[in-house]
Amino acid sequence: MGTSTAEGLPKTLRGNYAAARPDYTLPQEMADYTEADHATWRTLFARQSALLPRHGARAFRKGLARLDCGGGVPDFERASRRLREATGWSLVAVPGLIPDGVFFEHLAARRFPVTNWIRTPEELDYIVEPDVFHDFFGHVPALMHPDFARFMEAYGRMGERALAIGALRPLARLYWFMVEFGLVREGRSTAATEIRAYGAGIMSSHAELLHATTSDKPRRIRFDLWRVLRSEYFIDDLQPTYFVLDDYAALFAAAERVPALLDAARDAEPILPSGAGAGDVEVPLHEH
Ligand code: HBI
Ligand code: FE
Repeated sequence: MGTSTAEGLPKTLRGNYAAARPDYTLPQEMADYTEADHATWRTLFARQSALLPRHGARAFRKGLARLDCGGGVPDFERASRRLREATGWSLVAVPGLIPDGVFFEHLAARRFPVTNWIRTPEELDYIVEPDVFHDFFGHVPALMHPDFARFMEAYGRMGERALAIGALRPLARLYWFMVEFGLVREGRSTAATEIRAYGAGIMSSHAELLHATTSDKPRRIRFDLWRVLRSEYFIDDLQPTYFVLDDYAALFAAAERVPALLDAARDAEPILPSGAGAGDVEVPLHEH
């Protein structure tokens, strides 16, 4: 989840931060998960997987298949072996949200922090803090795609610089819209394209996946870096605006342009979540 923690961590966090090392990592004790935890994972996995053939991006579906993680809360070490083969990334277990600076350091070193606890059965439909289902099911499949993985590493490197100049907000927006709530246009044939989802906040939420890919309420705007860096967002509601990539390489190309735009984006007038930006290009759900 990309809720900005620029002002430090939220007060009431669920994870066991006392057990974490200075870099906020801790051992993932597989023996600590109960049968109920594994059942919760399987329930969430089955519910989201049912929507993937129709609404999931190809890169996400291929990455998820290679992770082979439907049987229960996945073992991060086992998943890291497959991830390393695919893109050189690995997973580290953390108690939950970690400070921005530490988060960026892990990403710059191609380590993705994954929360080690899972939600209770009562929280199947909504959870405030990211749990292992959001972090692993939502984020890790796309990290198996080389272009997206390269973007995430570049994002980590930019984070350290953004913190230094007080420009975390624009960078958090980029993460929010393109890592948590990103959509991508995929060709069904040369003539027809359709919109599919890959963003972790979408992929790990049943309601958001349907909203993002089938509802005619939200606006779907063609990805534009300068627009995203100035766009505000709601952290606790279905998104009114999504941005659509033509491909993941466009995201990596955009990352290279971010440093030059950070100061201006930090000082620019933000665009409200339901607002319109000059030059917005709407992307229809189905293009023939
Ligand atoms: N910590 N574990 C964890 N996972 C995140 O996604 C995360 C974080 N800390 C900060 C953060 N995300 C956002 O503020 C990023 O935009 C930096
Ligand atoms: Fe997330």
